[in-house]
Amino acid sequence: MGLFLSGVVSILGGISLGGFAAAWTFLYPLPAISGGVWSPSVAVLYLLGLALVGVGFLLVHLECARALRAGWGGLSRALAWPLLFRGAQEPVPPPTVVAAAAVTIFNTLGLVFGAAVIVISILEILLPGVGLDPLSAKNMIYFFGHVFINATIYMAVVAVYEIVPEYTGRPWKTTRIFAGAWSVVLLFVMAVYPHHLLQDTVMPGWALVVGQVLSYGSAVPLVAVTTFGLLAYLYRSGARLDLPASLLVLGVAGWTAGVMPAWVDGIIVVNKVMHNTLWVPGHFHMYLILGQVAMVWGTLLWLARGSSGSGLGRSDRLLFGLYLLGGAGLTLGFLVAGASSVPRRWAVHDPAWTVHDLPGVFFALLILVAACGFFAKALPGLVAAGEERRA
Ligand SMILES: [Cu+2]
Repeated sequence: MGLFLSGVVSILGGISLGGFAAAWTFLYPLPAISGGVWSPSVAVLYLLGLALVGVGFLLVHLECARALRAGWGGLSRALAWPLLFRGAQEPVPPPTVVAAAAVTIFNTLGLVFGAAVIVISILEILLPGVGLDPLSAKNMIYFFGHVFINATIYMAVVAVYEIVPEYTGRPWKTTRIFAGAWSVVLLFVMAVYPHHLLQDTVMPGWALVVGQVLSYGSAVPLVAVTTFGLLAYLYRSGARLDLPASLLVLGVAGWTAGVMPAWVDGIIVVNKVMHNTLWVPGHFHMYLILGQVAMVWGTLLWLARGSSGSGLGRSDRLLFGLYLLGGAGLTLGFLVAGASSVPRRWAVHDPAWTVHDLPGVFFALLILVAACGFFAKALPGLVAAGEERRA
């Protein structure tokens, strides 16, 4: 936690006080050669912050790996491989263990590549001439970034596996298909990252083809298993969904929907036209606001709620509706703008583009209002839980 927080402070300081503007992609050699916009020491501060956050997460994953080994006798057993390959395992690990094992492995690798490229970038600033092949650097950065953002959503899904059974009364089971889907994800999530580099004509053609083809195979099994699993568990279960459970269900729906525009953009011929438009922010905002962040809100509200089984009250319906309307409006607005060729990553917009921007601002405000409402609902429960712990 200390490493993470000090890293965040460095990153925020580098951006808001130092004016660092090379974005999360910190593409080599941009941090070192800013054209006078920010000083080299600010670039070091930002990169150091990233490294601290990365080391903090690495420790979390190493601790997770230790616990999985201690509890399940090894990572392959935690991945339910005896069940997957031989049809037998006693006891079968719960879905959370399978997911945690997969994420632990691939995100540890992602973090190691990220840490390596960050350290070399810092060295390049301090000792110019260290020399780093820019294409290798870009590959390492996108491997790290792609793997990390996938890890955040794959760990958020754990909340659905753990909390939804409380409402349906049906425990979420690790089946052979479930274990298989997670093992496919474990391999494919790492192999598909070149889909971020489809516009780099200097990349070897085979790597880009792998990026395109495996992108179809990467998310499909997991999304299918989780979405169909959720529908099957909910069907005729008599579950009375309250606000936390509704947000978790929305999270799976938004994740599934948000993956669709990414598949479209993962096709090389489409990517050439669409990748530098607002289509891409449309994809990842949908996947995050209506997917991962909805699951995080659901988990927070579930932790903070008093008695269970209260159903959806009037204010719950209102807040949920605002969040859904705001999220859908904002992200569909991005997609429409992208489909109309409005470019992304521009600080200033041409007057013709603001047609799409204005409704986007309105929908973003709805999300903010709903988020304040969620927080206000969660606060009393969190305070009470804190007092209980102290007593
Ligand atoms: Cu990706």
